[in-house]
Amino acid sequence: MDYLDKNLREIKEHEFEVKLTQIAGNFLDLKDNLDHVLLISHRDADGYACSAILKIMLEREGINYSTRYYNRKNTWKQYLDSIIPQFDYIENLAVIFSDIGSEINELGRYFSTKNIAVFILDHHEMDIVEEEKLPHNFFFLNPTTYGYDGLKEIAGSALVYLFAKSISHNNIKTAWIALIGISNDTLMNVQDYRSYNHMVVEEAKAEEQINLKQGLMVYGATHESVKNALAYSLYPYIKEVGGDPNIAREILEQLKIPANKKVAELSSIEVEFINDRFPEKLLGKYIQFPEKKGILRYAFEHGLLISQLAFKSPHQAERLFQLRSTPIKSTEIYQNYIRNLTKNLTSFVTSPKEVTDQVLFVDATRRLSPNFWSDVASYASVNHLYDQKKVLFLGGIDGNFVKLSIRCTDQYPPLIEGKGVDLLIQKLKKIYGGMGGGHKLAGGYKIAPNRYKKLKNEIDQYFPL
Ligand SMILES: [Mn+2]
Repeated sequence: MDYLDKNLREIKEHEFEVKLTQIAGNFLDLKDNLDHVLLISHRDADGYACSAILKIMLEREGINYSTRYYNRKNTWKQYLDSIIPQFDYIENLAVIFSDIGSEINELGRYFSTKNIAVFILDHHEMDIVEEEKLPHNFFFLNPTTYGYDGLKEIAGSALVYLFAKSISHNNIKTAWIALIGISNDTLMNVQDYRSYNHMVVEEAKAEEQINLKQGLMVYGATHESVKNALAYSLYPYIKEVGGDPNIAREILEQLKIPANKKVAELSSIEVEFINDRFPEKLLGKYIQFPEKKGILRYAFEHGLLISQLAFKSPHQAERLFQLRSTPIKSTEIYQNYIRNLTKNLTSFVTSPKEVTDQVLFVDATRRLSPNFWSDVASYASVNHLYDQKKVLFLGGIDGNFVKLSIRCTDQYPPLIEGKGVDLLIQKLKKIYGGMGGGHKLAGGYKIAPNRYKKLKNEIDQYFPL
């Protein structure tokens, strides 16, 4: 809650807790009459963690459920029309949206003609809600409206974990699952977690669900040999190594550190030598699940694997929460991903950039693989690979549209006033149309190519935000 002064912060924190208790109460009032709960969650690691927590909560309550994952490609009406009729035979149905659904007014309109209880637990930035137009049986909770930073302080799965724990304290057992979502949404050193995200780490530790390890911070590649880890680490991305394990091996040889040693087995002196060798900060904490092996042993990597499987095999992605070791096929998909992503990040560093006073445009068409645009933008941002005083627009032609990933770093000056890329996207949509939205630090925007040309020429006039 960087954006609020101390007094206001305390009042708002209290209001949030009251609303949390209230919405959990609303669910408790309804639950004995429920025949089925439809879980609709975001198709990323945080979203999967949310539904995994809710599934355990519902199982404990003896309530049946189904899960769906939304990818924001369709409008809500199109999407829900393809799903809700499948549940028409159920008399007492509730829908829980998690890590998604902050289009409150739109969803309110959709459900106003249906007699279905709706719960929305989301941490994405929200439009102003027309409360009086919402159907009764429509409940929502969004920490950003209480001044919380929806990434750094409370991820979707942290919010859902709070909700589940308010339903029954037994759900404290799901803290480790929330950490999979938190680590992937925040992309920050575990030791820097704040507020509720931090609280979840403390609870998981106290419940002995996790080990919090101090060591080499190479998120994305913590399960690897140190040689590979230095090449394929996504956070921090190590510029000098540039995704090449051979370069890493040579450097490790000079440092007299066995290149094939596993990251978790490095001594603290070896970790220090490596950290001193590079400008990137490589000392940090990471979360380990003591009962799991391979990629699944590490919270961040576990989540990253889920998000990789989410599109191709959603059920396999869901199953990972229950597995102890990583299936070989999944390991291959994962290795492929981090190799390609670090390669693409290396290309980003050398890509030509069109720079205005306020913005940096990177045309990714044919330069970066479209599957990686959004991830390259995000990792370029968290790794501070571009001028932090500017907003990054990365993207290119995708079908009939220009698809853009818009980012700013956590050091972007206007953030002090709570102004980030979500606000910029809102402004741009009003002028140029198109579709999009997001968080303060990250958003997506789709726009017609001719309008994008115009936007590029006029962009500086929309600043200061
Ligand atoms: Mn999320």
